Amino acid sequence: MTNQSNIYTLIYYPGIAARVEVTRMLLEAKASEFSTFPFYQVPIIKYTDAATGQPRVLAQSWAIVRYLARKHDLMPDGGEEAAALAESYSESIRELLDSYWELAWNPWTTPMFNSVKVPKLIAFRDGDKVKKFISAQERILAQNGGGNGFYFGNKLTFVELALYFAMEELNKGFAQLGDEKPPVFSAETTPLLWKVHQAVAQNPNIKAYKASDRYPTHW
Ligand SMILES: N[C@@H](CCC(=O)N[C@@H](CS)C(=O)NCC(=O)O)C(=O)O
Repeated sequence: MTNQSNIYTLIYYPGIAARVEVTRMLLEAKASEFSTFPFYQVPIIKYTDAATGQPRVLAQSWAIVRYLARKHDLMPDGGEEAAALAESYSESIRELLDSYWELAWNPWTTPMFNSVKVPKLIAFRDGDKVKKFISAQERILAQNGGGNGFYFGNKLTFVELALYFAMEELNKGFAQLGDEKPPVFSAETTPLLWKVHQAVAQNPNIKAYKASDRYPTHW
């Protein structure tokens, strides 16, 4: 299959979603090299700067997402103003994910499950941070035609991909906490966020990606 993944070399842990999954989804959604680690961390992306022909290494997962979104028409229409809103919405998603990962993964080499982490994750799941996130994002989505599965008109942007991933990541993580609580993100509990989830899930390229062996097996 020809896709943008053939143009970029994305370096992360094979089969693991975490900090790179939004980038992977972005590359897959727009079906259509070069080693240093600037911050001694992964992910990084390597590519050739089209203007200078120079090899480049870009680090920091969300900087990578925004770079690719600008290059591959996954930013909202509406210039700088809309871009600022998109970055604000996605920062809220990043913050939620970072708060979750801090509890689930730190130190990042240890698995999610141990007796110390579970109560902290349950408190996080049922706490104010998640509630405020849902309330704010539902309000923002309602401002776009009452909620149609997109943040900006009818255009797929990196923000929908980021939200979809965050919903999947937290739902899958919380489902393993052992107290049989219903998912935090669902059609009933977060109707407008769920419309975004459905819109992304129905994207033909994302569908094909999820059915492929490129889709991560470890969450
Ligand atoms: N803010 C960075 C965080 C990257 C990060 O923490 N990567 C981890 C793996 S998920 C890593 O490389 N840790 C090794 C280290 O920090 O020494 C990003 O979003 O890319």
